[in-house]
Formats: sequence, structure tokens, C-alpha cells
Amino acid sequence: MSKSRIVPLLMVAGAFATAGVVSGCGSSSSSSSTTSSAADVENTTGVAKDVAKGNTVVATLTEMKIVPVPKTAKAGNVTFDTINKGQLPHEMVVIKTDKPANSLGTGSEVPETGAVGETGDIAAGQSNKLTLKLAAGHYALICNLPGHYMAGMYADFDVS
Ligand SMILES: [Cu+2]
Repeated sequence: MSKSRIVPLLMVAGAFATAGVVSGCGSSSSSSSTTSSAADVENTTGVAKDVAKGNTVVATLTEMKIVPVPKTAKAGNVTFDTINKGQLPHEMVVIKTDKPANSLGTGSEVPETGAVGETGDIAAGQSNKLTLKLAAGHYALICNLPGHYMAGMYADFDVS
């Protein structure tokens, strides 16, 4: 997340303290499909189709949790079907890191060192499809909107 966009938003939200101000932002990038590679794979051979299916992860965002199902994937293209079932805008950042997801830092926002992709802001009730080519290793899935990580919006994810 860029701080330049978020910090003024916080100030506005604090000044007027209305939910409408907060929820009015970030909707422009909702429901976007970041890549079409998963669909492309599914249109080819049966083997590729099975691999693609096995590497789709449904990530549900709420206040204040991220729940990926399943919590693992095979190395290669992984499609995150990220759904915001909460009342606030959320995002999901995919970070390759050896640190446990709950140990990335403290503060309003935490470092995104090792980030390999992110959904961008997803408005309440909206979803986002993000396909990333992931190498084997440990990942942290986090929402880094101000205060959300500290409130519990993180999950461990493993690629093998
Ligand atoms: Cu969030």
C-alpha cells in the first residue's frame, strides 16, 4: 500500500467519523481480474486443467481475518480467489518470507519485504482474482490497510 493514499484517508475518516467516507474509496479496483492465465490454462489440456484446479485458493477476508482454503499449493501458477465478506475495504498482499505470518512487524502497517503480488483494495462484498507464479516456500498473506494487520489480518501459506 502506498502511504500517501492511506494516511490522508485516515485523517478524513477521523475528522468526519462516518463509515460512508471510508467505504467510498477503493472500489475502483474491485472485481478486477489481474491476469487471465488460469483461464488460459484451463482451456488447454486435461492435465493442465487438473493442475490449475488444484492451485486455486479461496481466500476470505473479514474483520479482521484472512482465511485461505486450502492453506497450501503446488509451485507454479496459483490463483487466489479473494472474497471480501466484511463491511470494510480490505486487500491481500502475498509475501514470500521465512517469518511466521504473525511476526512481520508492528505498527499501523508492516513491511512488505518479499511481496510477490497483491490484490489492491477490495470493496465490501466484492472479489478479486489474482494469479501468481509462486516458487516453493513459506508465504504470509496479509491485509496491510492501516491497523488491519495488527488486528489479525494475516495467514500462513505454504507452497511445495
Ligand atoms: Cu483489511
